[in-house]
Amino acid sequence: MGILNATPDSFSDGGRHAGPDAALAMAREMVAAGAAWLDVGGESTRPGAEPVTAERELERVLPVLEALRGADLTAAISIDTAKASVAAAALDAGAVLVNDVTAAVDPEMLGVVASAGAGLCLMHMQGQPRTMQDAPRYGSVVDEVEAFLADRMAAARRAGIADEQLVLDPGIGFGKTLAHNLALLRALPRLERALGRPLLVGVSRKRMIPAMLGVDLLPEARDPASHLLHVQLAPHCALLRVHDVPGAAAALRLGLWGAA
Ligand code: HH2
Repeated sequence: MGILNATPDSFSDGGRHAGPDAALAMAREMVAAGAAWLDVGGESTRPGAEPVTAERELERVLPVLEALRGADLTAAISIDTAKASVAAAALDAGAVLVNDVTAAVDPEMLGVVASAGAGLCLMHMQGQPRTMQDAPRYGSVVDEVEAFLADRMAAARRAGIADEQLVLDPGIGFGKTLAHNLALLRALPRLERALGRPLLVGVSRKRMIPAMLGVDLLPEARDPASHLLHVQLAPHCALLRVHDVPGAAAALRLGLWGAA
């Protein structure tokens, strides 16, 4: 899954493909490299990010979605939003999956997804982006994330969303220390077994990489390390959410245990 951020303040690629033409060029490159999904987002969720209004988010994502629809790409489109109104407009504009980092806190979200017959990615987050990295705390992070995702799956089911439409994500970096992130990544096989749905994982360019290495690295300089993680994670999840799709695809082709 290639990340197409239509945001001026994304932590890793802020504004680089914000306009529809630039986003479309990036989308073509990602699809040519093998992306099966393109995840379009108009609100940054990086630690410390400020929320934006639905109007602003729509102004950012709708032109990109229109450009993608016009280009007739082979990848499916997901919309990275926590707002039901943005999700509804994006589903109308060609998206087929809602990637909601709040796991449908917006009371209208599950209804919007159910009535569109769309897919839904439910992600775990502790707290809110603005403060989530201040002091993440868990008894057992894996038990708590598993219970949370099971609970949100049940809510989706009650709203009329078929299990087959659900993808689950432990939410790497969303209210988690490095130790929490590593525990969750090592528990992917357990989560998939326990929850019975495909997993989506995002480690691309995240802060856990410089934290693991004990060095400062700017986001784009984190790609080689991201790809080493991608190769190790590919056997244990259905979808990897990545910035550098050509690099990730090359790494997976070279990985002995990857999706070669
Ligand atoms: N991570 C980010 C955003 N959305 N969605 C899912 N399902 N899983 C993730 O791990 C995830 C996500 C943050 O990464 P990025 O899009 O690069 O940053 P920003 O939110 O600043 O646009």
